[in-house]
Amino acid sequence: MFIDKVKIYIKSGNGGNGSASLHTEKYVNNGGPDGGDGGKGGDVVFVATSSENTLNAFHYQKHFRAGDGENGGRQRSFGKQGADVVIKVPVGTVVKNSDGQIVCDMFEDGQREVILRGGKGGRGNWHFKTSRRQSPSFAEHGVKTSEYEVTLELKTIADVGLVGFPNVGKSTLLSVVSDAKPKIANYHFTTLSPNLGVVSYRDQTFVMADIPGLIEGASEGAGLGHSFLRHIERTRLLVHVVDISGSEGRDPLDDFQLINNEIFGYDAQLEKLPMLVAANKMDMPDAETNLRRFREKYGDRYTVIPMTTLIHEGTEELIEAIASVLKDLPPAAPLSYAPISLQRELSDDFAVETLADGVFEVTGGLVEMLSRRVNLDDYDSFRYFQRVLRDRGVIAELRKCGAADGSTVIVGDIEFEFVD
Ligand SMILES: Nc1nc2c(ncn2[C@@H]2O[C@H](COP(=O)(O)OP(=O)(O)OP(=O)(O)O)[C@@H](O)[C@H]2O)c(=O)[nH]1
Ligand SMILES: [Mg+2]
Repeated sequence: MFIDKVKIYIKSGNGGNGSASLHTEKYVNNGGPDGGDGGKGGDVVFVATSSENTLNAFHYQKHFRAGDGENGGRQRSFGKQGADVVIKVPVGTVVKNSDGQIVCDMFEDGQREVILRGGKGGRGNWHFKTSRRQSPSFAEHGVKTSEYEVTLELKTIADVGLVGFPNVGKSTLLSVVSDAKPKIANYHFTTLSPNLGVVSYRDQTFVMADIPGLIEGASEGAGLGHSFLRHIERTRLLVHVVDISGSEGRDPLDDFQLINNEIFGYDAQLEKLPMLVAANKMDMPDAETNLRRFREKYGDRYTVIPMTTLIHEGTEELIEAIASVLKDLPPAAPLSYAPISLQRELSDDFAVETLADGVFEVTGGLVEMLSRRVNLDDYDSFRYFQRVLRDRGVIAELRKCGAADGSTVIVGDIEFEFVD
């Protein structure tokens, strides 16, 4: 099993409710409001790790929920914050929303992104005490959060991608030049998922990925198909391994053309990547003749390095060539995208809640939007605020819920008297 694309469901924690407690003490009649604030809900956090190469873990767990904030208590005691949920993903994981837009690219080991913020805790009733209202018997509700669906897509990040027909010796090469220990065997599709290895050469180190499963029609989904082509996108250089001896009865020149067609057919941009050719299995009959033919046809465009990977012949030369090309290439960069925030998607909705008789609270994305824009000390700003409430139907909804002249309306940090 190799999973490199998966849908999961995430939810940050709800904010805890504020408390509407009134202080009581023996012999004290009315000690005033002392309800504490609710705790903030936990965040949903993604962390990139290089110790994972697949998204397989998400086959078993698809739902992730951060903890809810606790409600506020008496004596102004704050509710506890909800626990964050931390989701570890392999380096190179791209997080997308349900419309396929990129939320973030988990590009670097240790990178940490808060994808969903926990709901704000509600304020306790002592915040609402005024000279005219000594004992507010209401408190704010915590912000309720919703669940979001996101797609995780692994686009392996490697400096070098090894491509080529099955059974040509890609994994053998990776095992010889890097620290990786891939499975090697004399049949097609031995390797079923991209393997990564770290190669050191003098003062340089680079990551090499063995991209398996490419055959004719791969760009249309044949064989292991499309899914592996995705992992080539982020490499800086390709090494095309061919069985130059044609030991399986195919012509290595055809092999080369065919695999190139699949790669460039998948994404024409990949044609711009530098490509070196590893002409492998030089120990086998016909290899010399084929190498000559290959060089005649492709020698002008490609550096062709003859090798017998099995006995480590030619591998030094290849690594040297790779290192010298990489040195002049710009470093790998994350995808360029305008990050979108999941939580902003529903920024227009609102809800009216009745906190107590004659006290109403408006919640939802609209409120968040307004509270960032409205400055209450400014007359024009307040007019704007009222107009938005009317235009969006908030006033009508308040009326429907029973608001009348003199009712108290709370919108985020703003509190005002309802005038019908
Ligand atoms: N004669 C010869 N055989 C080799 C050479 N390099 C690799 N092989 C053999 O070729 C076979 C395939 O090698 P792998 O490294 O598994 O090939 P692969 O390209 O990773 O194959 P898949 O994972 O199936 O795509 C194995 O039996 C290797 O021992 C070589 O230089 N000469
Ligand atoms: Mg292999």
